[in-house]
Amino acid sequence: MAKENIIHGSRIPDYLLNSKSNLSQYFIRLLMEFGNNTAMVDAHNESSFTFKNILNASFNIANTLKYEFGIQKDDIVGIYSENTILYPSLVLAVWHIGGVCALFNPMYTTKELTHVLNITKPKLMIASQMGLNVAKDSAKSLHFVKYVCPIDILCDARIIEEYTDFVSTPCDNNQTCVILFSSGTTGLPKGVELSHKSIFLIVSILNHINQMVTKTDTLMGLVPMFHGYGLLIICLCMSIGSKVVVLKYFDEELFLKSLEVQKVSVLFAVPPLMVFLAKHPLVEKYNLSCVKVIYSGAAPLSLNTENEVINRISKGKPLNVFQGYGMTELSVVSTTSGQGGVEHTSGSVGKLICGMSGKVIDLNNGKSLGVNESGELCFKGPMVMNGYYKNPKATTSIIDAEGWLHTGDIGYYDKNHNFYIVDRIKELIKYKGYQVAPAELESLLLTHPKIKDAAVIGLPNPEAGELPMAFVVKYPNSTLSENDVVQFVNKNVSAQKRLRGGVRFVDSIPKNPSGKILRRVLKGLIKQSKL
Ligand code: 4UW
Repeated sequence: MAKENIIHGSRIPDYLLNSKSNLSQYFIRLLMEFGNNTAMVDAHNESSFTFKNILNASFNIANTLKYEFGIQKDDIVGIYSENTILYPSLVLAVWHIGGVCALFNPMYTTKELTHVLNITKPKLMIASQMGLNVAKDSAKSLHFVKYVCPIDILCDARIIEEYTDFVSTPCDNNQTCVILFSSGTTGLPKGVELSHKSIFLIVSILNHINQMVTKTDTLMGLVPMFHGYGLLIICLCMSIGSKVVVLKYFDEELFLKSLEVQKVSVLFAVPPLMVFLAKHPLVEKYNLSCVKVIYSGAAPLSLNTENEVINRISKGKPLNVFQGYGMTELSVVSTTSGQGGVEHTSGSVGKLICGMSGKVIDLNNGKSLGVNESGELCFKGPMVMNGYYKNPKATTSIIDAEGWLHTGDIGYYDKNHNFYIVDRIKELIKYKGYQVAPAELESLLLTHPKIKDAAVIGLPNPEAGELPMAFVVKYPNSTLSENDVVQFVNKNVSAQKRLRGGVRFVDSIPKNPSGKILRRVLKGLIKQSKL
């Protein structure tokens, strides 16, 4: 039998692979070590937390969760909040108890939040002031949510100064520590279970291979913390001992001013932010030459944009742009460029990280392909999720019997084993790096009394990556305008899912014999109409 074309990242160092520590034990040790150094700065009011403050707050919150709300080992706690310097303490508090955090997008509407609450059934939901009404509204009809607790009640100013003793609950590091949401390759958002071990390994490996980021660096954490990418940034900061500047939401002036004033040296970005840095006139007003490394991930980054950003902001100083590629289901990162220093191939998403294996398979027969041959990317290794929470059917549809996770992305690797992403075959739409699941918008559209059938695709867009766009079949003789459809959707979904790509009325939705929407045909229609 012919040998399969499988490539492997470097071996994970034994001391990491054999570690039995869970995330509570791991971070307690590090936060004590980094002590009084600044860990987090709030860009809005410049208030800050030291590593010790984070640890004190996490112990105090853990005590409250355990003794006032009765949270125990394995219980799920929902967190529904925008970025805040308290986020790491909230997550750590749950981990100290041996619990599981379910991280919810703070932009979720009541309907969307209800969906993820029904999947995870948390006893307690911690909500920011901004999200409190939606949180209470969603919890009202769900008997299993016993408490909705505002963050401000859990975290007043005193909790960061001193802590009452807290003994962290022993828990096995293969246990799930966080549930994130992703629609994967098809269907509605599902709960992605990641273990203590996967997060521990990914954070330690990134720390180990990223010699570009050190304790003296200041990181910018604009990426949302409910997403795996944002969660990794805060875990990375706590593992390296570097400072991170936190923004609650994207404000152009505040973002640029914070980069300059806080002397941010490492920026974690998504491609739309790179387009902003490359093109927006405001950028000229600021001296951003403090930025020495930019990591971009979550969507394709064009070579042009990468070069424009370097030319515009580096002011002759060294500035490296590196790309990472991954998926929530793979503990976010599978490949990254810039490993071990500045080695970088423009346009590539880099090499496999330690411990992961990768292959590219032929779309028609599943055979693994060789150098420079495009097909579906598949990955295997300790960073693969534990599974979709309480959804074995969805889990086996993405992870095969041999443990390979099929990404739904098309790509290839070159002779040096640098990976390149060329297309996406899965349903997923990425608007500014945020996931938008077409199935979710389609099922919403079908609840409209005047809509007979519908399909949603991503319309390519230079600034946002893709814009959700709907194809709609009306019932005969019904009057329905594009604006009616857009308003109907916008009213029911969070901001990133709005139909910014518009609506096109059609006579029928193209489907295969088993009823699957032929999205390629719809995308082809858009291309044709542009010619
Ligand atoms: N190029 C093209 C890319 C890329 C990409 C992801 O929401 P999720 O599940 O996960 C993410 C992960 C973001 C991320 C990964 C690695 C990394 O180093 C980093 O920081 C620098 C961030 O967004 O969406 C997963 C899907 O997003 C697309 C791809 O379709 C993937 O399946 N994607 N990264 N560099 N496309």
